[in-house]
Amino acid sequence: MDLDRHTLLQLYRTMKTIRDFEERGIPETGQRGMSASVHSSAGQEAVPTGVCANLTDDDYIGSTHRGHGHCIAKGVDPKGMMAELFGRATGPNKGKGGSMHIADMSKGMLGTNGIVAGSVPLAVGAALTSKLRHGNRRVAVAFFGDGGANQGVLHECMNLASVWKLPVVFCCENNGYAESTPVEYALSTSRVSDRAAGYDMPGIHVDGMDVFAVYDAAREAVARARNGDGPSLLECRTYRYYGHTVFDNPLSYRTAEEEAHWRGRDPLKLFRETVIPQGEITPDQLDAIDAEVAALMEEAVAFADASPLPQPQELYDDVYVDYPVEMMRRGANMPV
Ligand SMILES: Cc1ncc(C[n+]2csc(CCOP(=O)(O)OP(=O)(O)O)c2C)c(N)n1
Ligand SMILES: [Mg+2]
Repeated sequence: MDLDRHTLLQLYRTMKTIRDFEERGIPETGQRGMSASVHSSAGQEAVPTGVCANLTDDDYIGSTHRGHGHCIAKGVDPKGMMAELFGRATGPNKGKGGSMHIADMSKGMLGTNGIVAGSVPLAVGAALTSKLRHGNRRVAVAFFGDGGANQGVLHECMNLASVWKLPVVFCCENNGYAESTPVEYALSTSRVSDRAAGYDMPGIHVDGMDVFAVYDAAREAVARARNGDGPSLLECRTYRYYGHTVFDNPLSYRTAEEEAHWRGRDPLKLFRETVIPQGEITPDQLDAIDAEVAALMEEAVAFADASPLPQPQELYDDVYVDYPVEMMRRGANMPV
C-alpha cells in the first residue's frame, strides 16, 4: 500500500461519514413521520469510498436506490443530503427528490435512482459525452447491485460500451441479496465479474470490505478508461448490515451467524487493523475523525430540521429542462 497519510485519513473519514449518515440520519426520517422507503448502505462503505477516491469532480457516477454512500464519496454535502431526506428546500434537489433522487451535477453525481440498474445507461451516456467532447478525460462509473447484474439494460450497455470503447467502469456491489433473494438462487454464474468475458473487457472480483483492494482495482479500471482503452467490470463482494429498506426484517431470510460473520469483517475495523500496525496513523487520529464526523451529523440533523419545506407553488419547477422552442427547431444541442 503506497498511499500517503492524507489519503489514508480521507479514506477513513469518508467511510465513517457514510456509516454515521446511515446510522444517525435514517432513524431520524422515521421519527419525523417520513414514510418513504429508505435503503441503508451501512456495511458497504468501502466500495464507494475506494472507487470514488480515484475520481475528480469532473468524473461522473450513476447510483442506485442504496446511494447515500455514493453521494458522500463523490463529495455531495452531507448536510444538504440530510435536508433532502427530510424533504427540505435546502437539499440538493430542493427537498422534492428524497433519498432515491439525490443529484448534484457540480460533483458529477448523476443521481441516486429507484430503478434497478437505472444508473447504467446514464453513466454510459455520460461516458459517450466524455468521449465525444472531452477526449475520454472524464470517466463515468455505474454502480449497481447483484440484482441489477441480471437486468437486460446492463448487458446492452456493456456491449455498446465495449464496441465504442467508452470510458466507463461498471461497478457491481454484490451484497449477496436482491431484496430477500440470495445471489446463489438468482445468478447464473458464481461471479458477476465472469460476465465481462462476454463483452471483451477485464472482469475483476475484489473483497468489497477491504477499501484498499477496492481502491487498487478501481485505480486500474479508471486509468484504463481515461487512457481510451475502454470499459471494465469491477465486482466488489460486500454486505449490507440492515434490512433491504427500513421496513424489512433481514432475519426472515438470513441468519444471525451470517450477519455476525460479515460484521467481523467490518470495513472500518479492517482499515484500523491494517493501518495502525504500520505506524503511519495512530488510533488517536482515527478517534478524532470519529468525533468530528459525529459532530457533523448533529449539525446536519439540526440544519435539516431548521430548513423550510418546499413551497407548493414550486411543485412543477425543475421537472423539465428549460429548452427554448427555437433551439429545438434548429436541432441545437441542449445547454449543458
Ligand atoms: C426495474 C426495477 N425492478 C424492480 C424493482 C424493485 N426493487 C427495488 S430494489 C430491488 C433489489 C435490488 O437488488 P440489488 O440490485 O442487489 O441491490 P441491493 O438492494 O442489494 O443494494 C428490487 C427488485 C425496481 N426498483 N426496479
Ligand atoms: Mg444486492
